[in-house]
Amino acid sequence: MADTEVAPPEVHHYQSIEEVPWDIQNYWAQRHRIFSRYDDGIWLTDDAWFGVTPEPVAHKIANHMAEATPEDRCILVDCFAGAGGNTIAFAQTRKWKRIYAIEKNPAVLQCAQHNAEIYGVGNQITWFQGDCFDILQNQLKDLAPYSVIFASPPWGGPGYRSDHVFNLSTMEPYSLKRLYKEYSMFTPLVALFLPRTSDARQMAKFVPEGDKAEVVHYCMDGHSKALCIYYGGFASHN
Ligand code: MGP
Repeated sequence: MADTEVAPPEVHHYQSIEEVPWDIQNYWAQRHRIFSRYDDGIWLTDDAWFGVTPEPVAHKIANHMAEATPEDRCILVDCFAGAGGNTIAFAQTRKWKRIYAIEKNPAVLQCAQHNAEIYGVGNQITWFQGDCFDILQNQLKDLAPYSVIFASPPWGGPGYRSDHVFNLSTMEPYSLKRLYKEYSMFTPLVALFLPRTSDARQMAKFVPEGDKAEVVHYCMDGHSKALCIYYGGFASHN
């Protein structure tokens, strides 16, 4: 299990603040809210800290995905697994027949796999290293009729915080248009985790005429951490 594995050089389990680079000390201070089992040996790369979804938020999203997905959809594809925060929460709901988790960066993928073992949910997840658009097209296509997509893409770094309204057209490296276009060719049920200040008009552009999409803000400490937009046939919150 976990403790016999060898971590790649860019992967760390920081145990004291002296070891932690200054720009992630703020995240490290919140490590137990990010991963409640951090002390069991959670792995992260330094870059993965910026994008990891705190566990309470990951649980809220996972519970909603489990409740709001139509009965005939039993596969969840997590397109940007990162260090595994969302993937683990999805698996913990036990709702999905299979979870397919994709991550481009091999070291970050190793973190996700390792972290899923710590939470005892690794057996529910099939991992892919590579580009999510390519993997959806070429390896998961047959599963499309049974699938929903969750994607927590890169937002172009923590600089998103300085924007009053976050421009989803210039989001790097993938714009909302690119994400939505690629994903909606695979399944209409697409949940996207985006900055709290995301431009509502840009999100609305992809909602079919007369239809609706639910936008949910996920809050901690009295403010929104981020939002999730649920496109397609997800049921609304009660
Ligand atoms: P943050 O604003 O960098 O953290 O990210 P902080 O300092 O907790 O902000 P505060 O103002 O709430 O104190 C807030 C949350 O957004 C993080 O916990 C992540 O879940 C998420 N997040 C941040 N970034 C930069 C990304 C990103 O690039 N991609 C994704 N998918 N999520 C991100």
